[in-house]
Amino acid sequence: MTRTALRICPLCEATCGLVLTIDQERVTHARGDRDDVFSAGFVCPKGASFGALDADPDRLTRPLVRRDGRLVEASWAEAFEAVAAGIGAVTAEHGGEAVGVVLGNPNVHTMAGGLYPAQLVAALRTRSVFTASTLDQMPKHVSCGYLFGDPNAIPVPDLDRTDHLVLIGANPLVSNGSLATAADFPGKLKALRRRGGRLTVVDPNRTRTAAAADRHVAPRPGTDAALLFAMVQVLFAEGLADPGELAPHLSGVAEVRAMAADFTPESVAAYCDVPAEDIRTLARELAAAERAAVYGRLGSTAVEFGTLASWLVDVLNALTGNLDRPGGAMFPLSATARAPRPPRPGRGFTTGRWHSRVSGHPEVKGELPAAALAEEIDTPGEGRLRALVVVASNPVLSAPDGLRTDRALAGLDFMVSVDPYLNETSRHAHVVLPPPPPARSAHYDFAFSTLAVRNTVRYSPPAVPLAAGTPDEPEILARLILAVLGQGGPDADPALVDGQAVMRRLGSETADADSPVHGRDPADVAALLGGRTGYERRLDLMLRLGPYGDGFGAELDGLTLATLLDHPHGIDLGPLGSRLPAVLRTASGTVELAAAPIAGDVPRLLAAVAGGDERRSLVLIGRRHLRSNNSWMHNVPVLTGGSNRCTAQLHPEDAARLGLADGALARIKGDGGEITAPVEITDTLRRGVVCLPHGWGHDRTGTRLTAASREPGANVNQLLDGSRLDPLSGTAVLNGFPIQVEPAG
Ligand SMILES: Nc1nc2c(c(=O)[nH]1)N[C@H]1C(S)=C(S)[C@@H](COP(=O)(O)OP(=O)(O)OC[C@H]3O[C@@H](n4cnc5c(=O)[nH]c(N)nc54)[C@H](O)[C@@H]3O)O[C@H]1N2
Ligand SMILES: Nc1nc2c(c(=O)[nH]1)N[C@H]1C(S)=C(S)[C@@H](COP(=O)(O)OP(=O)(O)OC[C@H]3O[C@@H](n4cnc5c(=O)[nH]c(N)nc54)[C@H](O)[C@@H]3O)O[C@H]1N2
Ligand code: SF4
Ligand SMILES: [Mo]
Repeated sequence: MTRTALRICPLCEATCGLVLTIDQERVTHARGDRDDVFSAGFVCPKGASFGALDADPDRLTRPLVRRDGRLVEASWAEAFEAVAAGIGAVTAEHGGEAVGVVLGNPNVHTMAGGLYPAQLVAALRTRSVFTASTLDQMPKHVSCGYLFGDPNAIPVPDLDRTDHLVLIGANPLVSNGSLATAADFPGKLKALRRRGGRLTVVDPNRTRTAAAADRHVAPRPGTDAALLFAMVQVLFAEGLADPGELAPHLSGVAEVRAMAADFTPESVAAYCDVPAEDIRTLARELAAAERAAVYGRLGSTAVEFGTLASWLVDVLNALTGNLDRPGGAMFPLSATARAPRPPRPGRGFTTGRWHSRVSGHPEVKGELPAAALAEEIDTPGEGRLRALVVVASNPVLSAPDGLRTDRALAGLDFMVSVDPYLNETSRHAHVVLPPPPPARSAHYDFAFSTLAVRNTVRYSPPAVPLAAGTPDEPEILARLILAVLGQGGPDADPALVDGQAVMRRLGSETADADSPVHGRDPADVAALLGGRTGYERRLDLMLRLGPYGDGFGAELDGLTLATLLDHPHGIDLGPLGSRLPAVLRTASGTVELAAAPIAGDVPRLLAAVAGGDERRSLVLIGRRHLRSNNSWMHNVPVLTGGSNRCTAQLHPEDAARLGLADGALARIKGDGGEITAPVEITDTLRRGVVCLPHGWGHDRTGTRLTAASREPGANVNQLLDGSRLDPLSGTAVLNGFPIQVEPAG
């Protein structure tokens, strides 16, 4: 008998509501949920392939434990025992500092990833935490940290109400949006133009998004910070800088003006390879628009000047008065955020509370650069990493210098991977703990609700029950934490981990005069929590103490998990509202436009504009494919093939100059090594740019990726050696790095 169940799609940041058809506990069909309050029926090919992905026969269903050098299936009890013994041996001899934690992208797409990693890191007391953020959006956290005092206060474009949208290094028609959670981005861009609005795209590639724009500017990769600075210069020079009602909340305007003076359109035109007049036009159009939003994504973050570019995006929003106003760039208010408190001065944002051992990279948001993972393992000496806990990450393919990472992982004393696949990274683990597939997992978007272009709240309980005796990912991570704490015996109760988190939060809330539960007994409040599992109780707690919550009786009609369960298609909480100054955590209580660390990086940009021999070399940029996702979706045959292949795209003139025909094999060399890939000639690229997707290179032994290993592709990150970083954020330069190309063989 078939039935249907609702499930929020975890496969990208758009968070579409899906209707799954389930036949004998298998997902046989997936379509968009028309009644979903956020996505209203939108679905893309990945979401539609949810069933195939969920039922991939290569997914691990039982843990693997290394015995005599080989990974063999084991019971869950044996696997957790092996983790306790393996981590215990390393920490006993070298301390928790010798254990690193690696957290990958799917952690922001699972409930477990939102709840347990902080406790895991605390249990290990390690400062060696590496995440996908330093391959991605860390520059945005850093710029927002300095601007707003809170690195997680990230303004998003108010897509439904803007008249003028400027996208910098973003391709939402393919990525479906990022740091701007919006289901049906394509429809929202169409609607913008239908209501007379304009779309401008800044991208060296004429992507699908760029092709749909009113204006497309194609700068040389990596030069956006200079281009945006020049726009700021034009705003000041032409008297167009007008923050309006925002003005009382801003500080540092004069300093920004002084810094921008060095970046006239004429002075950056050659560096960016964009005519000065085009830069003026961009600035004038932005200033003239009634309601405008500038938004930058991966092409503005994982680049040489990522933090400066990310900062300038919001400087432009602020100087044109578009920050925090409808139709501009606004701060979402998620249902699990702390309820707003009366504004009080914060401590501001700092980095560098500790530094990495080998290269001395500053800590940023408690993390070290993912690009420094391998050297922290393979460089001998005091403090070397000897064990790793990897949760949902595949750094062998996703981070710079995969071969070095590959070798480094092989040399670890102990490694545990929480991963459904035996892939390029997890094949090095001593224990692999596979979480159940998404249909059997509950879902709540902790991360993306803080980035959504409309405030809503939705929850999906598991669509299919767990197989008996199989833990879900929250339980796996809770038991991992207990194992690390040396409490991982067979009777270990994972509820302890949730209970501890609940009591900690309630301890601080009941002591906080502005909390709705101020003065109450934490245990009494905890006894009121609903939910069938530990993670549901934690969700209930967060919702009830959140901005829309019932405050445990303070707001009669306020939100609880129970209300959410009564609304399976979600609850609409309305369009984004203005949130200044409540969001600010800066010491001054203002938006600090010219923080010293940001200003300190400007001379580096000036030097690049002035010099720059590298400008003449070919540079590489990335691309994404609608039917793919980073490194882990190449094993589902319905999604690969056709245009979803690992080809090196070149402009026809570059191809002719290099003697490369369409389909020929090219050898591509970078600082970190070389790869070969078939050439695909296309005039969508600007000259001087080669474009390769990431996440390929599935040709290693010891994996279980039947489909992916048949069409392995090449690992673009092998071209990097890990030394090119945006210094303020530690983010790897994945776009706009120099390479050489020649015919192979
Ligand atoms: N050259 C280049 N490199 C890039 C990029 C680029 O644009 N160019 N993009 C970068 C970006 S933005 C990112 S975010 C990173 C991503 O890099 P990673 O964070 O390493 O993410 P993935 O490559 O997607 O690997 C995810 C891993 O999680 C596993 N997984 C899937 N679902 C689950 C689950 O539900 N639970 C658990 N525990 N595991 C799961 C997968 O099997 C896989 O091993 O790559 C970065 N690397
Ligand atoms: N289908 C699909 N969707 C995905 C993913 C996926 O792998 N596949 N990955 C998810 C993840 S982890 C993320 S972080 C998001 C990323 O979301 P997006 O950032 O929207 O996606 P990208 O395709 O990486 O777009 C980056 C764009 O920047 C351009 N670019 C490169 N260098 C420069 C530069 O120097 N300047 C400018 N202005 N542009 C530049 C590239 O040509 C590219 O079009 O997508 C998410 N969604
Ligand atoms: S757009 Fe993203 S969230 Fe929506 S169906 Fe596709 S993969 Fe899933
Ligand atoms: Mo990402």
